[in-house]
Amino acid sequence: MRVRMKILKSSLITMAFCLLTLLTTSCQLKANSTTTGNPFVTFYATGSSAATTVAKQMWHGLLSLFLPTASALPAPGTMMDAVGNTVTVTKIWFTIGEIEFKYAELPDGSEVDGSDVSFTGPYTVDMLSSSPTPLDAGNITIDLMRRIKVKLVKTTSVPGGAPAGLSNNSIYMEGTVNGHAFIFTSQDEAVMEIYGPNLVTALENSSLLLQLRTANLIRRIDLSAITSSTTISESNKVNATNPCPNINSSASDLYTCIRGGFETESTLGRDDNGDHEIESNESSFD
Ligand SMILES: [Ca+2]
Repeated sequence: MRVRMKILKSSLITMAFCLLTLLTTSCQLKANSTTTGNPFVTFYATGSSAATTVAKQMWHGLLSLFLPTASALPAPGTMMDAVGNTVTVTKIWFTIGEIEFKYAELPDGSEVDGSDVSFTGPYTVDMLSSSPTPLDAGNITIDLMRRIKVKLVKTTSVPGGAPAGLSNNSIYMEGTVNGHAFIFTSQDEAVMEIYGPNLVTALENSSLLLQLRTANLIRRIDLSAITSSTTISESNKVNATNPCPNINSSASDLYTCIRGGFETESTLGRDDNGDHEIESNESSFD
């Protein structure tokens, strides 16, 4: 019995040592990658019907019957909000001033200097485009990312094709709730922070995709307060009772929910097959 205990003890020590060695090796590899990596990447941003639920698979399956594989998947025609209201979203536009890729930060940790690189805009982005064009391309000095920071800026001039309502705003969204038209605008110039439990690895000549999951955004908000044509903005936030506990449990208006949801329902991934969608086998924050 004592011999067995000794063997067990010795095995445990060996296992612990191996684990420590593995962890150290893996940490060293990660640290090295941040200094040796210098991959050329192309950056896209788009909306998606994808959700991390069965609904995603259903939509994916249904849409793939009609769409070629190289098409983006924008918002589905009809969605449901948190309480079953019927919602359509026809336009989502962002104006982005700068994009920073971060490595040396934990998902919910604080800012660490010296680990960021950036693309500088402004970029006007149609998040529901069926053929998203690259926002930018170039070499970035890190290849492992924990977090992406997206700085919003107010549009100074609205490019052709963009809705006039984007003027002097950083976000413009348009749709209906139970047939009632709504517009959401924001002049926010804050930094959206997008992260998740996993690292994203940028490879040479890879495509990075910032993806807004429109269907998730909508189904996490109770939009019942929209009962007639409504414009939601900083000056008309539209009060509601606990409308989005899964996005912001202290929110008491639709503006805060939608603005917060653009952040919580976005992710970054590597779009290896170029279909402007992040599949489960592609590296992403999720
Ligand atoms: Ca893909």
